[in-house]
Amino acid sequence: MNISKEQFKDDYQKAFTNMYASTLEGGSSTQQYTALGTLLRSYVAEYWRDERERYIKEGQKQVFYFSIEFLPGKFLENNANNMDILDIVEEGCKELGLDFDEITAAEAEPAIGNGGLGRLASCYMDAGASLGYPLHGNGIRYRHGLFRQKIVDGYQAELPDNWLRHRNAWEVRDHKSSVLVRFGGNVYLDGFHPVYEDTDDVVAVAYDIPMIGYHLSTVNTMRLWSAEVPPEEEEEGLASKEKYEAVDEITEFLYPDDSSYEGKLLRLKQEYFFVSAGIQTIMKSFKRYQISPKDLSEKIAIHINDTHPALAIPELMRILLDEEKLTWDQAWEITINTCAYTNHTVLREAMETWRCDMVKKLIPRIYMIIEEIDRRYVEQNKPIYGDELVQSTRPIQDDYLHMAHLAIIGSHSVNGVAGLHSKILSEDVLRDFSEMTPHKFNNKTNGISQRRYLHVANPELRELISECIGEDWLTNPASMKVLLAYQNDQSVLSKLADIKHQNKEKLAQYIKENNGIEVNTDAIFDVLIKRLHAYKRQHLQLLHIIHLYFYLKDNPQADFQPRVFIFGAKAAPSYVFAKDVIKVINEVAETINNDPDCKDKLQVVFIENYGAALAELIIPAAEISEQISLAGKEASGTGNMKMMLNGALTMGTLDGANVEINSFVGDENMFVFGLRKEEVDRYNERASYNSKDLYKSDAKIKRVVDSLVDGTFPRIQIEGQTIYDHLITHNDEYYALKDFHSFVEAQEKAAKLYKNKDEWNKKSLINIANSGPFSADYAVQRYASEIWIAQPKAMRTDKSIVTSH
Ligand code: CR6
Repeated sequence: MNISKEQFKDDYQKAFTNMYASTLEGGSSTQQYTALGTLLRSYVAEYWRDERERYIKEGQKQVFYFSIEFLPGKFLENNANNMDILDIVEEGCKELGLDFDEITAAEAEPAIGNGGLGRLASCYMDAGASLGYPLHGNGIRYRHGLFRQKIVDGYQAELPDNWLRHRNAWEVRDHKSSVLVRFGGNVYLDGFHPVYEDTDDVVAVAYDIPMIGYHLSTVNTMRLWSAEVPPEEEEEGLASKEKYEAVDEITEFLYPDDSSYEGKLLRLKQEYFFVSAGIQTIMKSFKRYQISPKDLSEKIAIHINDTHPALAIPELMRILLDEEKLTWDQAWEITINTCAYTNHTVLREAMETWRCDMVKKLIPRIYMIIEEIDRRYVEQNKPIYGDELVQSTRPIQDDYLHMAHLAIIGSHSVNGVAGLHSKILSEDVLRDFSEMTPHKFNNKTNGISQRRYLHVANPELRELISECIGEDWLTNPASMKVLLAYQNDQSVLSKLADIKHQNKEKLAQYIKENNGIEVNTDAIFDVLIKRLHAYKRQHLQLLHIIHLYFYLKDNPQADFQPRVFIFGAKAAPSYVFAKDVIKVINEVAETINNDPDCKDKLQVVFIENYGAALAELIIPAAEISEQISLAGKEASGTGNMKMMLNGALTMGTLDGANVEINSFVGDENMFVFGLRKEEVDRYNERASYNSKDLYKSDAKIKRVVDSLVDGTFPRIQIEGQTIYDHLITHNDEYYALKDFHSFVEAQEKAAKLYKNKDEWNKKSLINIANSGPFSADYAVQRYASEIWIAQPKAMRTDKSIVTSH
């Protein structure tokens, strides 16, 4: 958008005074941020409104992305960048005597997601808007996001995340779009007409956040729902205190679980709540198209992001049957053609199931519909596929509702999130389904926002790339490949190294302020940031660090490549193993960081409260990107793509999207180690892996593992034992010991390579140059053209918008 710096400064001062009746300079940074965010939102407000109207007027197909989590990261800088006014805002603030960094730091991060799944949804929101697709989010406005992690005596403590304390500058409360969601009560059919008795009603109130596309291509909406007591009940004094509490609870907390499922009634309530609100609203707005509901799937696509929103299927059926009065067959065909489902995990414990009696009690009409879906599914498919296949795939089994089954049966498309993952789904985890309906199965490898993770998070690198290859890559990431022409250009490589060094310095400063540790910025920055989970194997890195510690203790004079190990990870509060790993990492760090033999050679840092905002500081400073899950377990990973984009070399197993990274950069530009998926399968099938035997017969492994329980590291009696038991007593479920030597060797190779700076920088550049295909823009294009069958709008050529300012 076009706006002069002077105009901006003037607007900002006025906006501040309007809001706080005081002067900008005297405000707190939180106030300065809130006024600035509100001002930028006001700049796009008319355009946002016009785009919403235009979609309807032009009858453009809309895509609704249903996700129980989003992880948008901070909005301010990214939005200013997408509006092409980041420079103006930064300089304007400076001229007004304000500290822009402090202002951006004051923005509360909306941590309304757990990890990769939510962050992916937000990358897709950004890409959709940037490409001009009508792609909108539908989710929950949790008043408390994922807990804030505090490390106390090495342990993780969880504190509430009150991100809305100072209000959210980007959201608009749209109470006129409120809808009623019905829970409980009795429902019976009067002919074909359902009669509801004694239901417990909740109002879903919409809070809309603009999703601002790059160069303002379009502005879409992320709609988050908040639960409130119906105003009528309130006005007539019918709502009890318990009712208020029960309603409040629905959108109070995000479930702090990653990849595992917690069977709580409240969670089921959350799922139906945001799904019902979303579907009802879509159907209402669809009426404005004034076409027959039979054409719904030509105008609307509903994406079910993991199984949590799978109730969208029976909810859509409910409206088509009960309100639109269609026949079952008509409604079912429309539903299938409208809905598509993405699976994000192969972990069995993360496959969502619900006890049928619970579903029946909470949402009786929906349960009736699910029973009918199940009944017809069996009736129609048994003669074709036989009893066995039908029994194993039906949605209701042994009094449990299988959400993935419902999602697959009610969708026209089922996709995994990386090549290997999609293969595992169709050949193993969901094989029966893919045998029956192979046409539904496809792969959509995840993608990331290059705008957020490079343009904004690493502006110096953005400049360098543009200096070399021009600016086309900013909107056409595949052309980053042109950068390969510079792989032997010493001046470019040394600039690349300087930028990395500056980013390491920035991170080092943060570590100094927050951890009180001065890290050696000439050392390799080795980064492992992701949720803490046994399958992701943070404990394997821990074993590696202990191994290096022993090496240094045995050989204090050795020529040792210095390294700083950086961890960032939250553990689900009830996940004992994960929490114990955090404690042990912190205690091992304490010993190593205070040992003079390790000084400036080996350092271990656990960064507290890792999340979307810290990622943007850590990723540009990473040199080794640790992606060390057991092959076959990580569906995709996206941190791997973000670090590669910033020039880190991947240390990885052939798992998830590492396989694709490997196919782009080749073995020589990353460090591949560990068992292949087929090898893991073979060990599992034959039950032929025995970690205790390995431990007993391998002195190196034994020494490292014993150190968890023999007092080498103080204060880990219980936690060290947990990891020891996992590895030895419980047979090392994720093959950490089996992969140990291969991992250590790959790490040695990395250390050796790092000594040759030119070679390292060249490989770093090759990684950057090959990261274009992982842009979320391409991922969204693939979803749009192959699943949603949605078109982007024709792009405007003038990049300006008219505002009233
Ligand atoms: N935990 C996968 O485990 C994937 C993301 C996004 C995950 C991860 O490999 O990159 O989804 N799965 O597709 C779930 O959340 C269920 C994740 O973030």
